[in-house]
Amino acid sequence: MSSTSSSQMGQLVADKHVRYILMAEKKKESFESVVMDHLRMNGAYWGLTTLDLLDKLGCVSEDEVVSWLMTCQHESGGFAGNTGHDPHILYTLSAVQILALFDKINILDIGKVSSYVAKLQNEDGSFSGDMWGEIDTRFSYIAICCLSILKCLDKINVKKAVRYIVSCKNLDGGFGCTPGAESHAGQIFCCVGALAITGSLHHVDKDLLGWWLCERQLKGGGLNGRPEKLPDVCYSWWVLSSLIMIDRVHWIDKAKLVKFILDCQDLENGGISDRPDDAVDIFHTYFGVAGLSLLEYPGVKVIDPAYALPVDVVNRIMFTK
Ligand code: GRG
Repeated sequence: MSSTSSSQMGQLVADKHVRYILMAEKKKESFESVVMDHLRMNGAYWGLTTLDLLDKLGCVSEDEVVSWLMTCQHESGGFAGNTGHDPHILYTLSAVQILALFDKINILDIGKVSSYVAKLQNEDGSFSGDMWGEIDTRFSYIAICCLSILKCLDKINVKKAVRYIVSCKNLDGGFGCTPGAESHAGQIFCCVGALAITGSLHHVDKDLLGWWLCERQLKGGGLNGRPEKLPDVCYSWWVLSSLIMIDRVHWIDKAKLVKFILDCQDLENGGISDRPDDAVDIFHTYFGVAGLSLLEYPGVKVIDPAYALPVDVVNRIMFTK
């Protein structure tokens, strides 16, 4: 990172962010909680991973989280966004990631969860998100990440899954949600992440994609998700993780991006927003802190750019049987 000192650019108010996350969980009647009710599993993953990155996972009751999480599992093996809702591959990955944070994956019936995910693969190698069939490279990443954590990648046709992802590659080096769809930083993370996990990064034109990704940095230091769009803290994750996986992260101005993220903090009440002076939320709080982790900000644990989990958690999974 270039030498801009933290005194020139403000500090991460980590304790306030921890308090913001713990309070958000308690405010069940708030507008934010009500509109997020159906995707509470994602919210829990964002909040708990942020706490772990700040070394404060111990502030939550593991038993409470895990027993609620298990009420979200469906007969099929998949997880829903909350108790009583329908299962979806999106929430299934979040549930597995949360259990990984707590080192509790072994409470799962791994065969059942992995079968749920594997059955969502289609003939052309793509993945549907649930029984209703929507196809998106987000679901390819989720399936591959989830099955890799569960050590069950052999349950799917990896060759076909990779071929489908490669068919979503565009002339600009980026990837879209389906073949021919516009390149978008979020989808690029998914495709590059899936290719990294399956050892298939040779399909990426690293210089071409690196160029497209580093052009996402705007004058103010923040990143956008595609040309002509506004910067947003969440792209600190989608763009930066992709740049790291293809070994081109030195092509952006890291110090300017750190400053942009720190400027999006609510210094009084904690939380991080999409852009300076906007309202904070748990999604941007997570991606801001995760972005700072990728930028090697002091005091934040190192996150794995492909699995979106702290590196110590990923190592624990990979080095245990
Ligand atoms: C484990 C980190 C992790 C992810 C799981 C769900 C998922 C896999 C990936 C989502 C990737 C994605 C598509 C991210 C983009 C999210 C986003 C901010 C979309 C907004 O799109 P637009 O078009 O915004 O509204 P822009 O910024 O283009 O104007």
